[in-house]
Amino acid sequence: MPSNVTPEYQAAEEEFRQAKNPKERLRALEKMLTLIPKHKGTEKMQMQIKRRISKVKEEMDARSRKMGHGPVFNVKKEGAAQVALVGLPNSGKSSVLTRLSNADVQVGNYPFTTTIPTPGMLEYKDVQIQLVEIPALIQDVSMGKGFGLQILSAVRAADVVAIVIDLSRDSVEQMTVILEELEKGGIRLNEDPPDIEIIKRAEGGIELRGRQFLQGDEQVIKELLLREKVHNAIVVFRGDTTVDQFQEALDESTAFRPALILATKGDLKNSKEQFVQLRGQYSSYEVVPISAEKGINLEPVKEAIYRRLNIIRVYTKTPGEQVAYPPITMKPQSTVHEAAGRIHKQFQRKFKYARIWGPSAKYEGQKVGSDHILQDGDIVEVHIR
Ligand SMILES: Nc1nc2c(ncn2[C@@H]2O[C@H](COP(=O)(O)OP(=O)(O)OP(=O)(O)O)[C@@H](O)[C@H]2O)c(=O)[nH]1
Ligand SMILES: [Mg+2]
Repeated sequence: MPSNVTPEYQAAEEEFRQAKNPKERLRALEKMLTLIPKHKGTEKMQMQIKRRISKVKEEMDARSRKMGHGPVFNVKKEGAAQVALVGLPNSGKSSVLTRLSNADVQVGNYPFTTTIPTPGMLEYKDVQIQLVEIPALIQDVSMGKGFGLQILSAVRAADVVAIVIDLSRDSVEQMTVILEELEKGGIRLNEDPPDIEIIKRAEGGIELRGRQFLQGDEQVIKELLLREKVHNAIVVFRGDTTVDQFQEALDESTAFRPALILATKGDLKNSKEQFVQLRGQYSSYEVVPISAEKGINLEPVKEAIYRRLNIIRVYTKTPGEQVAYPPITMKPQSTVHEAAGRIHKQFQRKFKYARIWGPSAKYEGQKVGSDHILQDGDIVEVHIR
């Protein structure tokens, strides 16, 4: 590592390793952060320490919440999925939230109107989707500026990220700040996690497999593993991997989230140009135009959010009864077996057969086994022994 850390830092790191509870871990991490030399070469490490600090704090928060006290910053999940609305100050997040959901929130023509994560429910195609406006992101939130760490933790908690871009301002500039801060905060959008497996073992040292996929120095990989106290492990690379990506995979706090862009204020001057530019520059994102103020294009926005959730709806019914509402939501390619488990734990064990109506059925009421693959809109009736 290029860091040239001091003995004092190493001592703090040792203290962290020996820490027995979150409180001790937090103290050691804070010491590490103070003692780490502040230069370009240690930026990654600094960020990692900060992330760990926020993780420990979250842990402590969760504990104190369980015990019934302490403030709550993250929003409790409700519905089938949580979608974070993320954007710069004044970009129009609250207006979008108000248009799309049942939330009634304050809209202001000044920055930082919204100061805590604010939820609203959107019902679309029988699915309850929880939208959460995240307080505005600004440059350096990843360094803990403002409520930076809490803000990033609220983004991380969501299943999908909807970036709200103000088309009346420079859209690429907004995207640059947002993506940079999220990335530094350990949140990657529209990216697959690196295909690496780290199998820890009791002895035998470090062994690398699929070495040809590693773009970088084997020795650095070993040092990174030692830093995490991994002395014995098989590391399997299955696809091209850089050292940076490896470090990310090792640091389990990296979150990979699907995302889309809601390009708002489409009613204002120059919005068309900004929209075209956004679409050109960020081709891996679906960019959906909207005017929250004028209520234009709301349905396509809902549809785009729904699609990005990548779920299927499966309606369930008990023999002889009406179809139950709402449907359960599942990953695509889920089976009848999984659906049965969602209806009732024991239904998997007691499963006899199921009847299916809808897109995956050859004919209405088709009798199928538990390995039958479901499709969006199916109705399932499980018969048990
Ligand atoms: N013309 C136009 N103005 C909009 C639109 N959406 C929001 N605005 C205006 O933009 C300003 C900010 O809107 P908010 O929805 O409060 O923005 P925000 O992103 O929630 O702001 P913070 O919570 O402070 O970060 C307000 O003056 C809104 O009236 C839109 O679609 N068109
Ligand atoms: Mg707001």
